[in-house]
Amino acid sequence: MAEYEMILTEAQGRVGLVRLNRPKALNALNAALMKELMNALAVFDADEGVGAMVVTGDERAFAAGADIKEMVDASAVEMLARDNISVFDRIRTIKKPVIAAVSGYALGGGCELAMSCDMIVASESAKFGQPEINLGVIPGAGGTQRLTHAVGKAIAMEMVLNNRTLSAAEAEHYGLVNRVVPVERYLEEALELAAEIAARAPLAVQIGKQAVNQAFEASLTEGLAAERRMFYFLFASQDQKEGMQAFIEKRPPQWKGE
Ligand code: DAK
Repeated sequence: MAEYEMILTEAQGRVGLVRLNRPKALNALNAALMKELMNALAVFDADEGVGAMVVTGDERAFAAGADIKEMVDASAVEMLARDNISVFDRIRTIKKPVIAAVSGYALGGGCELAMSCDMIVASESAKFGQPEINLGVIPGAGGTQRLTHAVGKAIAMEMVLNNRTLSAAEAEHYGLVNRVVPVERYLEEALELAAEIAARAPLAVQIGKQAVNQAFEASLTEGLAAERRMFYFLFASQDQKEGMQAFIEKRPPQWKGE
């Protein structure tokens, strides 16, 4: 496995785990960390032995945002040239499901990173917020868009304009996270969820992820048409034949990802 300085990676069965590892800076996302994170996700994505991924921080912080010290003196042109947004955006190109296991602070870019993942498992101590307004800026990596889709306009406005922070329970109530569990269990819960998904028909999982993501990008008519094309496409796979045959024969299916 590649050598990293800002993250730790390991494979647990068919699940690839990435831990952000800058605890003294509350896992603030600097350029080097983001580069390593994206590299690790791309490596797991290309690995046939991996079916799903989990991204986590530590108990105190998932990530307290982009590294303020790295950008305090940057000009607009430098920010553009650094192009950190494309790093965030590339998470969308990962084909396999990515689950964020969030405990403690998920602020600014940290909240945006969690929202870029496909699902969020939160610990009871998780706190979600977009405090950029306190720094004289606004979210720049999806925090006005994905957040609004997830929690609705009213709550998103409070979070973006007035630094409202959501507790884990509120985040679950507003649909930002999939589930909330005690702090001792959040990572295990995310790993178990990832392992369950990783054991399912690989092609259908990847295409299902694509199809759900279409709902955020296309009109209903376009989204439904894309969903139907993807549905028909899966009838070209052996996994579809196997899945339906196994049902009829009352036995568990053997997925091949073909
Ligand atoms: N950046 C750098 N260092 C950070 C940090 C951050 N975001 N958050 C915390 N740290 C560091 C602190 O400076 C401190 O370091 P030392 O002073 O010990 O060297 C250490 O982590 C521990 O933090 P505190 O001492 O502050 O810990 P507390 O428990 O007292 O407070 C806190 C925890 C999370 C409430 C506080 O640290 C805090 O308010 N942190 C900042 C939260 C924040 O404002 N986050 C938003 C950052 S702006 C982009 C797209 C998106 C973005 C950027 C670019 N592109 C399109 C290019 C995203 C922007 C953001 O996320």
